[in-house]
Amino acid sequence: MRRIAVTGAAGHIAYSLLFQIGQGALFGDEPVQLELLDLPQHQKKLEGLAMELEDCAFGQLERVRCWSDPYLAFEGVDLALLIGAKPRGPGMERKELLQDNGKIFAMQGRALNEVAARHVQVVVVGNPCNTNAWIAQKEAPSLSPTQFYAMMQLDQNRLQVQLALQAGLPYEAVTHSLIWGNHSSTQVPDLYSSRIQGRPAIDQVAHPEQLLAAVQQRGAAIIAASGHSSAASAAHALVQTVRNIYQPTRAGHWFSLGIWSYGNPYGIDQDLIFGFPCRSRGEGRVEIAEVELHPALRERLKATEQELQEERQQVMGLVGEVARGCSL
Ligand code: NAX
Repeated sequence: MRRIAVTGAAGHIAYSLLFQIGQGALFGDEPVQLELLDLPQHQKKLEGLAMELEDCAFGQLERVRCWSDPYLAFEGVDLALLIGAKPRGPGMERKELLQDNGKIFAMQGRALNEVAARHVQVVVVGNPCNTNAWIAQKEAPSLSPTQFYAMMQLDQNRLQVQLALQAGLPYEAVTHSLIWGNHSSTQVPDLYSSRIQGRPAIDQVAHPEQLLAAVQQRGAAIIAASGHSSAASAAHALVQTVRNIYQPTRAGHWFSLGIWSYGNPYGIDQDLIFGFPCRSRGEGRVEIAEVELHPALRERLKATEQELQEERQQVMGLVGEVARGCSL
């Protein structure tokens, strides 16, 4: 039985995600138990949600529990999906968002450190997800830093779709799509590694700059059109992320994931949660994959690395002495 914690469980992404988990989207026929965490003022909403989940009578869903305390919600969990975060309000600076959300992830990191199963895998979705994952990781010194990830899959899917649209081909014609760096506007979609019908995408797109802008601004375009941020597509990307982490990756393939940069072969700062091409040997044994990095991407990679370094600097005060004294 897999015990799965989902934070921000009363929010939009979770509403789409939880019913997929109930249907076995993450672990197939294996039974799961859901630990739903949200703020105290949303407990009634969580109770209603738990009742809806129960009423589906999903064969694999053994139990649903609702919590407002991360130390209770994370007890013994095998997988933690950290979706809950404060949204960026009108006029709010990114720096303020980093501080406010940083406090949430520092606390959740400490809770995971104390009570989660020692093999827990932690996927952060709540923004700014790379730096939030870094904070949680730093507050969990008894877990391995490699157990913390940030979701980049939605960006990867968006790149795949835009490439297919420009080429006028089905989505499956695009493979190996890849996003480097931060889940932000500095992210680096890689048109050299991405392939359309097996050949490099860069040789087949007429307007690469336009395409990159479409990928980077897709989230904003969805908000402008629908009035709310992507939820169902984010939930779908999270399902794919978890499967990518737990299932062995097919030979010759990779997936985009924010992962601890230590030991990376690309010359990126050694202590960031950075989007890399990754491969899994199954059950959370994820490694950074080696792909040929085109020199034309170097400058963009530097810019996204620098943004993550600045974010790290801004939240340094939120993490404990261990991280501050770290010489990496
Ligand atoms: P919602 O505002 O619908 O839900 C967020 C939920 O988190 C709320 O129920 C809120 O009460 C809860 N919450 C806030 N603080 C909490 C805490 N300390 N503990 C537990 N729960 C807490 O947002 P939703 O649309 O679900 O998006 C959630 C997060 O995902 C946002 O930060 C959003 O920016 C981020 N996204 C990240 C993506 C990615 O690719 N990494 C894509 C989608 C999305 O934009």
